[in-house]
Amino acid sequence: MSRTLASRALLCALPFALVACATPVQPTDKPSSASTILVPDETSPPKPPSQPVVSNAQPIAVAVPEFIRTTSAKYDVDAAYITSVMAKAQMREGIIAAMSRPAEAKPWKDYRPIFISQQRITAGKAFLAKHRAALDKVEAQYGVPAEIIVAIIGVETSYGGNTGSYPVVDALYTLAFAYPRTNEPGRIERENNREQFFRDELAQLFAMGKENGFDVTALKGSYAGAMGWGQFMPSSYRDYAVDGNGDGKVDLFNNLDDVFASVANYFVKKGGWKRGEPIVSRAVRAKGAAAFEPEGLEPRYTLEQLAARGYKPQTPIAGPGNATLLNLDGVNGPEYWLGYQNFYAITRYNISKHYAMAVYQLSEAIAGRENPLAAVPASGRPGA
Ligand SMILES: [Ca+2]
Repeated sequence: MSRTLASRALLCALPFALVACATPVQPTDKPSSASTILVPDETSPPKPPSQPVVSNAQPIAVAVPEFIRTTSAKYDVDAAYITSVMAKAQMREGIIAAMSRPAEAKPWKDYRPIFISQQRITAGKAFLAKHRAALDKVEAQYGVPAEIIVAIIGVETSYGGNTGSYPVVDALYTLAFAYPRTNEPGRIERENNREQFFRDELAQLFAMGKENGFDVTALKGSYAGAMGWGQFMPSSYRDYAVDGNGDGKVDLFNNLDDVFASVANYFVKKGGWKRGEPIVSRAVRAKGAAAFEPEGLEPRYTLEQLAARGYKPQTPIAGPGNATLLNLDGVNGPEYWLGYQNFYAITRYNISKHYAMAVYQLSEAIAGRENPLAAVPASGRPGA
């Protein structure tokens, strides 16, 4: 018996308990990002040994009919239509393989070059120049800088160059009913929650199709079901996507006015973006200051509290509000940054300090304010 099966047998000693194991313990513990993480995320649990994929604990012959019933009732979508779509949906090995790859805790110095490259900066500047008028209009309305919107689209899809080629129905169907499981005791809860998350997203895909007049079987996206230029999951599409060009449709696949407005609206509504306020600033650590790694990414400390711990802005900053301390493993050693409310807003798009820092630094380069490919000063060293 493999270790995985042994763990499972221990926790699910009775056959009927196998179903109970698929029940989420904390249904609220689910990703709330617009897109689903496409790259290794430093907030993921430590990397386990690679495990064989174990099929879903709840038999699919039970789970799918129940899904069809509840989705039809909840979103008033014809059950026969859902049944016909589900009958043609494909479980795809490539999706399971992509999701099963252990999330690596890549340090910042290795994560950063994935997104901060001359090619992505140059393409971002060209994209910004080409769509300047539309982006300025969105910036004026929502208060989210044009370069931040461009950086998000650059990181998510290389400016629309890679919006995903998986049928969204297949991606969500696979992850909703065959989410890869290690069934290790420390991971079962997360795996249950992730499977439930994708089941909810598949249900919301049917609702989104109905609300927007989309044939859901024709939609393409990432292996995790994120769609369009900004990689919105179905729930984010329903909650935050808006009609930017006023044609009565919300089209994040083809209409850039809709894409720009939707990304900005997500930042304001979901992330609490504050117009004109700072995102991050470089900090210095006083000689002898104790290490400080706050839990979570919320800005819950005053600058005075952080200064008392030995961390101050490198250059004085006026009235930025509360901050959190960010520790990054830079190419020249530890870096310390203060992350404000608008940094937190970026992490609502994808819950990762590395993701948010990459978006920020790419946006600065696109705006021409700094060249992040120049040598990085090691200013965060103790006493520096
Ligand atoms: Ca529109």
